[in-house]
Amino acid sequence: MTHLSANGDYLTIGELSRATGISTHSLRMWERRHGAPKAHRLPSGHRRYAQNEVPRLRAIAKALESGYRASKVVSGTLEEVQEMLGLQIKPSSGGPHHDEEHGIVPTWIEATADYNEERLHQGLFEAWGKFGPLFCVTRLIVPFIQQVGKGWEDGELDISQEHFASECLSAFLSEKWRRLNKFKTGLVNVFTTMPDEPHQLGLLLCATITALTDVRIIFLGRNTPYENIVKAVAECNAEMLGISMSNCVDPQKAEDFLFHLSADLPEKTRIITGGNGVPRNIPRIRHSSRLDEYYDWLVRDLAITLGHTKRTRRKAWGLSSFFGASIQTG
Ligand code: B12
Repeated sequence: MTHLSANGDYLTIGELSRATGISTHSLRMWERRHGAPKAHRLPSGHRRYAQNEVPRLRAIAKALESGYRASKVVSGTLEEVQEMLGLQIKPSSGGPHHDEEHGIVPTWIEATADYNEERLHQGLFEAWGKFGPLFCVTRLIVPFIQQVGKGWEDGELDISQEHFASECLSAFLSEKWRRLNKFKTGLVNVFTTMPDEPHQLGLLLCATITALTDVRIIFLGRNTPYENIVKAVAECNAEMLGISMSNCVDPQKAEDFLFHLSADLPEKTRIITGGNGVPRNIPRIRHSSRLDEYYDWLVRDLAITLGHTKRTRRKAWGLSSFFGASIQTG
């Protein structure tokens, strides 16, 4: 939470550092080297920063975690930095990268067929930096996973190549979302699957998209026993529980699992599901089959913007009204 100093709307360097996760040393150094963030000086010489530096610097912190250099981002506006991160792109509506994106997924499939980890990882890394996380996940990584599945069905890739691609992707996505998850102060979302779910990539994709917002992720991964999921949600005081279900899960067990969760979890915990195996029309369970729509929902309907603290969000929007909105999209 951002604490206001005695000087009204201005923050001390320590307050700005705590609100953004950027060290006071970096804030001073960037001002010296790049002229930003600009500080007002008190007669005593102490620095004071405008409140609107908080969302901009949080976006910068994310950009640095994503591999951008400080010199590229510290003097950018909030909109410019968000665009670099790919957070301004509407993936479902074409987007500016259409020509450039063409041909990338086939090169990743070739790297998979050759078991060429370096090439696959480098390709993922470059696409992440070039197109931004949202675009990279929804427009490149999801189609890549689907093509790996199709390649396996068609006999063009074998199970070892499918495993190889899944392992490379899991490592890449885990590293990305964990970096982005640092210094979070927002709502808590616990992520898991049904106890006997063998697939985890859907969950990792969803965690990566969630990591682009203020929501803090507690990742249990797959195979967590039911009682421990419920316990973790309570102990983390989670506002959301994200569940991924592939079509490998038994439909009857999936339904039982969700009915039990909806009975056992506290009223305030929202249960969000995705994946082809999710049974529909279960009370209290929300389903989203598209990650770009899920992201829009998080940002727009939950008002989880980079600039809002948990307290201001609750005050301005009223939590219950966010969650009233349905995201039944599948
Ligand atoms: C990758 C993969 C694997 C990897 C899993 C690696 C991992 N760590 O996850 C490996 C190779 C290990 C694997 C194993 C198996 N697999 Co597999 N696998 C796949 C594959 C190619 C992709 C699945 C995936 O990760 N999808 C993730 C995303 C891209 O898709 P999605 O689940 O639809 O989710 C989307 C959204 O819903 C959203 N989303 C997902 N979760 C969430 C959660 C929330 C909260 C939100 C908001 C959104 C969201 O994000 C996605 C993006 O659009 C599919 C083929 C396919 N086309 O799906 C087969 C597939 C799911 N596997 C299948 C099978 C059968 C198996 C095995 C049982 C095979 C076997 N006989 O051994 C084993 C299981 C082994 C075991 N331990 O029991 C079948 C299931 C068939 C069925 N029952 O209908 C499929 C469909 C392949 C096929 N065509 O037969 N698999």
